[in-house]
Amino acid sequence: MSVLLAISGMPLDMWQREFETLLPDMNVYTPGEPFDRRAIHYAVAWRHPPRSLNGLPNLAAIFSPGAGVDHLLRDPDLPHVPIYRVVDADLTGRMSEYVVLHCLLHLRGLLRDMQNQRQRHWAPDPLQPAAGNVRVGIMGMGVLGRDAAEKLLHIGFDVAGWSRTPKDVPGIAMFAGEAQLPAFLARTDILVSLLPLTEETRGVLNKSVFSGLARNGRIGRPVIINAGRGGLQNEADILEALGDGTLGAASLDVFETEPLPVDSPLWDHPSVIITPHSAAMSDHEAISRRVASQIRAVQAGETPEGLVNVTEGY
Ligand code: NDP
Ligand code: OXD
Repeated sequence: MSVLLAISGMPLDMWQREFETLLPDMNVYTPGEPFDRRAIHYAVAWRHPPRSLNGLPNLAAIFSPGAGVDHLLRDPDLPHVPIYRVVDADLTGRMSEYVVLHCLLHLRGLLRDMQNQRQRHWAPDPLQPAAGNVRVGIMGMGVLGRDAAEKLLHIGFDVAGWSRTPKDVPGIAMFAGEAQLPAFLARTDILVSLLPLTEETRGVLNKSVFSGLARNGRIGRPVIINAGRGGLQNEADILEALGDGTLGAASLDVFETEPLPVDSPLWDHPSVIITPHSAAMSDHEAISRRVASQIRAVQAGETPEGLVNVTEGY
């Protein structure tokens, strides 16, 4: 049995060494090497080189070393085999760190304090709200959204969640589907996006959604935080909404084009915080261990955690 690492944009030799150690009974190949294509049963793919997953007659499953699978599903020739994505405590914990960091930063008006600092201007906010006065709305209440929601709840934020299908989450006001989106937005001061990029969610962070956010929040104008995918956001709409006061600030980890082009006006905007798709950087050792255990489970005829619903796109 052999594994193909169809990975780009990450150090391939590091992943190959890791999988060779974790799966000593398997050969681990990369697309540039000579190998018998009939021997490949499993592929680990991240932004795979074009057609690298085709012509593998015994391929049984594809594993994404990331939580998102939009990079796989956009391949029109993707083989029809089960796809598994990573569900990992290390990655989940890192994403919650990012979300909590940015919610607290906007709660405390840190952007304003930093601008004041640069002007040597001492200006405490006498009306500074507490977490309990601020309503966070999380779009995407899956593995990542739910963990972040629980941590925000623990800090004291007033938290709501929005998902595709209805669900109950203790302590959190839950909304589902298009029909309940307006009510969810209307009670949201800080909008956090942890959605997958699918046909339904593409461009969801747009002018109409921004104008539906709460206008009576204790932090002033509403704020957005997007750590899902860049394809969820309309960057022209974000800039317009920041310009006309519909939005007060934005924390963006993901972008329509990555790396963010040097001429993007987002770089210089005083109310935008940019991070380079690093909200939850994968620890390659933890992720390799997770994927190797998924491969072992499939090999044993089991269905490991992380099976992707290809029809829904996540
Ligand atoms: P999950 O699949 O566990 O959760 C996805 C959530 O989104 C679910 O709650 C789902 O609803 C909801 N959802 C999907 N489609 C819709 C829709 N049309 N309308 C409303 N809600 C919808 O994913 P994860 O939490 O593990 O990851 C989320 C995303 O985070 C990934 O797909 C990836 O793009 C991104 N990510 C970004 C990283 C970064 O570094 N910036 C790192 C890791 C992930 P339901 O519960 O009803 O199914
Ligand atoms: C992921 C990511 O999907 O890092 O895991 O973006």
